[in-house]
Amino acid sequence: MNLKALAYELRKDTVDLIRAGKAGHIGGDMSVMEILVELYFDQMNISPENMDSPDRDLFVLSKGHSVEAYYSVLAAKGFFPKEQLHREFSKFGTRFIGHPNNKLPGIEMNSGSLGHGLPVCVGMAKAGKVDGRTSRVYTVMGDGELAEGSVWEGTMAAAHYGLDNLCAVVDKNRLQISGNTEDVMAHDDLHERFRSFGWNVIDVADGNDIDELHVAFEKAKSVKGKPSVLIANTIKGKGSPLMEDKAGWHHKVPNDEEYTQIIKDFKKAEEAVR
Ligand SMILES: Cc1ncc(C[n+]2csc(CCOP(=O)(O)OP(=O)(O)O)c2C)c(N)n1
Ligand SMILES: [Mg+2]
Repeated sequence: MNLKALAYELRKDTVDLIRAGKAGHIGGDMSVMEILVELYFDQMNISPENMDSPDRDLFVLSKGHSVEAYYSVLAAKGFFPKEQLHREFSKFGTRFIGHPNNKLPGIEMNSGSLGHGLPVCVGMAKAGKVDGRTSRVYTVMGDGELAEGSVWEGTMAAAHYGLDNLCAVVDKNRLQISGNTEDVMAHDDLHERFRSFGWNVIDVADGNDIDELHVAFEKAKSVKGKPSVLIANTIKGKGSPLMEDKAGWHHKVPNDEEYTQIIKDFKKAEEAVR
């Protein structure tokens, strides 16, 4: 399967979903897409067939507002029908609400209140160790999310327990809700910060490149005795220059004209990776 092309197909599905539901955190959906595709279609041992197995890999989308990308990936993986998703998303009384909830198949944890994914994953990874399992635990956080203090409590605990079955990813798109992440809450050197907490740090120069992500996740698996974090340099709004790198596209529903342009841009980008 061509995962690079799949990422663009799912970008289109995500934009269609946002238009159907008339709501969506479109910028972060676009930046995280390759990370989710590489995890669900290459790295993780998780599918509708084994989703109740205690040996499955576990995933938490800590930056839960990117739920539209997450739903699109889960639908493509067969956890629920795409038609139902598009019919019900963001409609009153359905389970397809605007942040992940664990009443839906394939979703392990409710998220959306930033800063909670990693601490819960520490518990999941520790439980896996206690039970002697070989499965792994993954979480994706936003760079703005790293301002939450609970992230650093989790980071500290993961190193303390030597959780090498845990891999975190930072979707470092350099923007958060209200502007540049560095302006809102400066990070100093993120690599150095995670390293000082006892983590193995892997830089992903282009976090929207499936090949680079593949190499990084494989590296993380081979490191023993400590947790790993991928610092993935991504582009918010990736796929269409109309949205790329623009804080105003954090949460937005494209109008007809914008939609036409975005789909054209996706097609071009997809052709380049076919
Ligand atoms: C605890 C908490 N505070 C505030 C918010 C509101 N909020 C939603 S998205 C967001 C910005 C997150 O930025 P980042 O983590 O960089 O995500 P991305 O750029 O990937 O969208 C904020 C502050 C929230 N969801 N949870
Ligand atoms: Mg961000």
